Amino acid sequence: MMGIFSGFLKLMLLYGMFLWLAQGKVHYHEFVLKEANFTRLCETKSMLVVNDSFPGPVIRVTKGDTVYVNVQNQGNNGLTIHGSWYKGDVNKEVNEDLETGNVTPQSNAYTINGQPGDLCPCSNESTYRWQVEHGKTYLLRLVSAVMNVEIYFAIAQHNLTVVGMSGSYVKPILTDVVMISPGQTMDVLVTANQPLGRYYMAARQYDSIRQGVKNYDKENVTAILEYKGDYTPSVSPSFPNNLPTYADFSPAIEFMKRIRSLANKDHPINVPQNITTRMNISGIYTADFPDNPPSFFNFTEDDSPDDTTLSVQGTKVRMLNYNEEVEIVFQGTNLLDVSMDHPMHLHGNSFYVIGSGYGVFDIETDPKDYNFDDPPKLNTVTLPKNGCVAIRFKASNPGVWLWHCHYERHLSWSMSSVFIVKNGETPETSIREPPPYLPPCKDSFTSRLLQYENSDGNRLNKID
Ligand SMILES: [Cu+2]
Repeated sequence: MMGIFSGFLKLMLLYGMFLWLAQGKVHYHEFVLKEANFTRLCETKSMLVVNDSFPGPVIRVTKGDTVYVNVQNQGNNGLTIHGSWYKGDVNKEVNEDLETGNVTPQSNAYTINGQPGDLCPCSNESTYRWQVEHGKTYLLRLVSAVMNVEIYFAIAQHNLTVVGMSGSYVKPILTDVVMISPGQTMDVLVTANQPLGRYYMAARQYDSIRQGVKNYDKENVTAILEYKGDYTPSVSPSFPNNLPTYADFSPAIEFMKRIRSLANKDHPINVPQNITTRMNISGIYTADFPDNPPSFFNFTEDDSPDDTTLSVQGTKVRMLNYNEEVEIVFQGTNLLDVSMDHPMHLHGNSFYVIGSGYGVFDIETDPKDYNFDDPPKLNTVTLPKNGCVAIRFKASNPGVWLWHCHYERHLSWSMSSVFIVKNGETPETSIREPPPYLPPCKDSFTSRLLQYENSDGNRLNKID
């Protein structure tokens, strides 16, 4: 097993929680978060990391195990770990851009297991190497911890067979390239069946906006797949020439179309059929979080009306009863003429993707094409540019669950909301009481609101 773009802390902890009630081994981990120096792209900077490592430690578990993670944050910031590398102080840059309304900063490189690879400056001594034996088949675990963009990934001269996504089986997809969104995970089989040698595993940005965007991160991140054995390697590993370029739509679209649940006897699907809550959500939200957009218009047209473009910060959430069956339609828009993909991510529950397509969702005709045979079960789905996606899930996990676009910049611009799933009627279907030793939060939301109020109050005016 190998994590690539690894170290996505949030995701690993979440898996631990899903497995809480099942039987199996018990694992204890101690995470200490503190500042440490790292050098990439010829410059050294201090970062908040877990157990002095970047990316963080890997948690290895088997289905049914229970994982305890004690996290001690000795730094001054909250933390998620990402696979994009910024030379500067990313916290500072993002905060400045949010204040001024600028687009958040572009990364200077992407990393594979923490390394930008041979094609980036000052990086070739530390390029990540993966040694394989000829004839064996390996399971590659792809985790996209990239902050703001989708990524194409390929290995020179090697096919990829995608067999899982978001921890659920899919019908095997034989391909030479995958497109992975922030927050997505994939299980990929790779057979080492090529002549002994060294081959680049490479990834680069896929840009679904395309028009008018100039400053994106054009670096190619690489690692090396290296055959064990006696041979003289070529001077330079071969590069995957099939890796699409930034503006190449079709490989992404073709790949997304092929994602289907395995849906067999051992791994059946169970799509909710008694929908009591239907939500049709476009990229705009109001303070009192609605089941529908504030107005309906041709969401994907070229010149959309200006008065529909304002988003508002709010604190309203959507309550769900325990085991309520929910359908959500996400609608992409062309507002401000910047349509693009949005990787929509739900915490706490996986969902079935029962439909997706381009243009404006039609509530009369589109449900007739819903896929109830083999819809993929995911926790992050790519809402295609100027398109729509329909999902269903059963709210069987009580708690407070964020759902949001997984582009960090869109999340920070409030493309998000919260579901609160109520407790069921038994202790087993309810949230556990917090343990008595759980310390109270030092920096509560209320105190942060007060900080805003004391700074300039601008932001607070928008909060109801
Ligand atoms: Cu988005």
